[in-house]
Amino acid sequence: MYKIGIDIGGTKINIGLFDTEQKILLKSRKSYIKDITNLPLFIKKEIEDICMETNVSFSDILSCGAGIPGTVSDDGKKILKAPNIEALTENFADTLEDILSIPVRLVQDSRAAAWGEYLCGEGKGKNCLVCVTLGTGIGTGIVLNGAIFNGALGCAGELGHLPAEENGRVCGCGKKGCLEKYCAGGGLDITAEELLGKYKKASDLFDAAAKGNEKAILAINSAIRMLGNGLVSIINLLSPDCLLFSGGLSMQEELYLNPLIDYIKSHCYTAAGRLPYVSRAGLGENSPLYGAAFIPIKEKKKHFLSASIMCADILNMGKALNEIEISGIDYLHCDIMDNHFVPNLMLPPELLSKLRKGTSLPFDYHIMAENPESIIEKLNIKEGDFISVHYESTIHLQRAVSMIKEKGAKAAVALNPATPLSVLDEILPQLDMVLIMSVNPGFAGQKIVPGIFDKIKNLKKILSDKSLNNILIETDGNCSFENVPKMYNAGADMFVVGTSSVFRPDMSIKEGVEKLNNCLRE
Ligand code: S6P
Ligand code: MG
Repeated sequence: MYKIGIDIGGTKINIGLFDTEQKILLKSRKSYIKDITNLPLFIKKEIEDICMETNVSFSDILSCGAGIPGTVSDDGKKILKAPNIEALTENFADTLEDILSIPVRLVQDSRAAAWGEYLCGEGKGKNCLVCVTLGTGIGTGIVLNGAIFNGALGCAGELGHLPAEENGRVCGCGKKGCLEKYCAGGGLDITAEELLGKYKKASDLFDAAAKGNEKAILAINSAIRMLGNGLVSIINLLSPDCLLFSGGLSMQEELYLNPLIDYIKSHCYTAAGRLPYVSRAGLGENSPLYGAAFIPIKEKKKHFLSASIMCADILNMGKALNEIEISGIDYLHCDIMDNHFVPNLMLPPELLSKLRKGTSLPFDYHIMAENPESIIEKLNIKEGDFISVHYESTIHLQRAVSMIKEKGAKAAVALNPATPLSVLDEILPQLDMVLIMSVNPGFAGQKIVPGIFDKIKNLKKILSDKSLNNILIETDGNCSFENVPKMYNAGADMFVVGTSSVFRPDMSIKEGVEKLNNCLRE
């Protein structure tokens, strides 16, 4: 499984694909925001390209976090203030989530950088981390006790907007004389113009200082003092054990970063000689990308679709198998009925085995037969297959479950609608899945029986109370566009899809799957 991190800067955007081990697999080339007409669509296209290059399926991406230059609500869903980029409207997260169809969370870029450093960079293992990004402005991210600190009003860490000069330079925040207007790249550009002439930049100021220009040296030192005082305030207030610097200006080591660090260390309050670890950030320009990718996101539970092969067009089985596979179905649900346990007869193991040639999908065998043990023996098993055996069909349920495992398949127990969940008590820890019948077994095209959503909910609770959260819940019978979202919300993970949703005369299998996935998204 994978995660996407995005860093939307004042001028450029960066996108990275990560695995869940926090390893970056690929980063897109930087693109200029001003060249992009539709930002959400652009992001989608870039992610698709990254997936193609890395051979990763889009559907294996769990979530997307985006660092933005602006203030974001604590839940990462609303943009409260992002004056510099037009595309970053209040509901940008929702728009992006709709287009990508994966959960999206936004975070202020400097907080993303701090979080990235805390998880994967120089701040690993620290308790209280402050990460200062010295770019055009000053961004500050604070991580306190394992979480990003936003402050009660959401504006924690606005170091760049400390008042530094009465009635000073006009700042983008609407106030005058803010610290970043003197100490960050943009502020030093203004200083350079004032001291060295029109069109001069911060880099010219540093060049001049390096050559011994007194005015330039004094101006830079004054900026260091101003910023140093701001940072000493933060250290004295929070007593962090880690202070990191990132951003372009932090590359000016000799003339800026090192004297700044010296100033802070010699002016902050210390007890027993203890000083925070102070350093340049470890992930370079990628820290916001890491932080955004691994920002805690409430991930949507993954669902699986298991296509009931008895509902497919038997006269065109090869075509049906192909369509099932390319539609994004996860399993082939193979019903086996003996006309004793259920009043119907169908799909012998030998025939099902032949279907293997027409598909690479794993099988989800559902045995509805007396003496299920004798059928388990006959099944053709490939890695990843499930076999469900009915609780009601054997007095030796544990033996049947063991046989399934010995064959190399994942074991499930199926329950008829009237069978209570309590019968699972002993066997539950040995299972990979529980199949809840939402119709009485035997036929396709039936109506859902009452009480099924509560039964699923109760099973989910039992699993969570027993810390057996890895066990999947499958539902079989009348998994319609209307019922599947309710089953999903009740806690079901896997749905047997038959005539109620994907095998219908009015739409193709692919259209049925798309409709079902859309219903689940809403
Ligand atoms: C029926 C069998 C099921 C059906 C499926 C049909 O006893 O176990 O797997 O194939 O339920 O689905 P639908 O949508 O026609 O109810
Ligand atoms: Mg079935």
